Amino acid sequence: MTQALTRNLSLELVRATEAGALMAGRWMGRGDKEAADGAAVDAMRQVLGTIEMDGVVVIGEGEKDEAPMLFTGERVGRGDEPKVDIAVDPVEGTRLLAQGMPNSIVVMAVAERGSLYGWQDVAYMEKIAVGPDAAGAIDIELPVGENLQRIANAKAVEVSDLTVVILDRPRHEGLIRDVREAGARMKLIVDGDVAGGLMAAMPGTGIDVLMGIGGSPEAVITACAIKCIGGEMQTRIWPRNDDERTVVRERGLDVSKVHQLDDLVQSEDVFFVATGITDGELLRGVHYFADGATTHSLVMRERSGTVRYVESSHQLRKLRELTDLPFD
Ligand code: VTB
Repeated sequence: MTQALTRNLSLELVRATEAGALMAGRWMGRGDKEAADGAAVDAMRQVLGTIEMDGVVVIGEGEKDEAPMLFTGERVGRGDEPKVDIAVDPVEGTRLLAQGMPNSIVVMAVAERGSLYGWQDVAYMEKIAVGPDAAGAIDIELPVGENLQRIANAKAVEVSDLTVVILDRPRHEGLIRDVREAGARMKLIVDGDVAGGLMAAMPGTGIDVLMGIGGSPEAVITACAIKCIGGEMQTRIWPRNDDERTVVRERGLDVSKVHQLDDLVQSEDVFFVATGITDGELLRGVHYFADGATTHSLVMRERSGTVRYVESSHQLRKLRELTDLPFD
């Protein structure tokens, strides 16, 4: 077997998301989004630099001038192979973390070079995502009520048994009304629709579907996870202002085009990892104890379809000795 088939990069990548969470977790509830984000970035970058791969950040902290590290276009990793795209959100839900709210996570996806959707033109996408038990049932072009009915049928439940996760935003007023009219339950979230998508796709979370408009980079990262889990996701670009509408016109982009999972991630070599920072439905956050901490992560690989939960206990004194990072 080739290396691509045998190696589970996620098991190495999880050390980076764990390190990010250990550092960012100290900022829980302290009201400083930038410091939390910077701490996660520093830690992740150091671990990523030790992993044998030739990575290019395609979804990262922004443009080089504003982001000193993990910026879009940055080369990450050591070695020539495998050549991969990296999509990373060192703190998905910075406000959640800064305010000590649930479900902030460190998240990263890696896939074959050139395979991740280039979202740069339009920052938002309309999304619908479900787990394996409702894969094949959704169609983003259908009305909300019909999608809910189809998901309910696929799961052999009533629409009133379903819970939809939606970002709490004024732009979702119509969507929220439609879901209420259809009779489904709803979980409105402050931020973090990657965690929302994960909850929709993973069993046992009490969430059945993610709906609504959120970030395009987050859509690509979520798509990587859903691909590993075996669920389904569809998106459409959602230009938010005249500038983006102009871009759409000039580039001949199609706002009605439905992006399937395979349009967002054109690869079967996909790896996804997430580590909880604050406690959430899906992942426990970082818990600290005397010179140590525990982390809780999700580790996935598309080829094998293996989804692992990894619980780790870290000894911060030893980590301080091993790395240049100020684990405290
Ligand atoms: C989301 C979500 C992020 O921004 O996709 C999103 O995952 C987009 O919506 O956590 P808004 O611009 O309206 O916030 C976040 O909520 C924050 O980056």
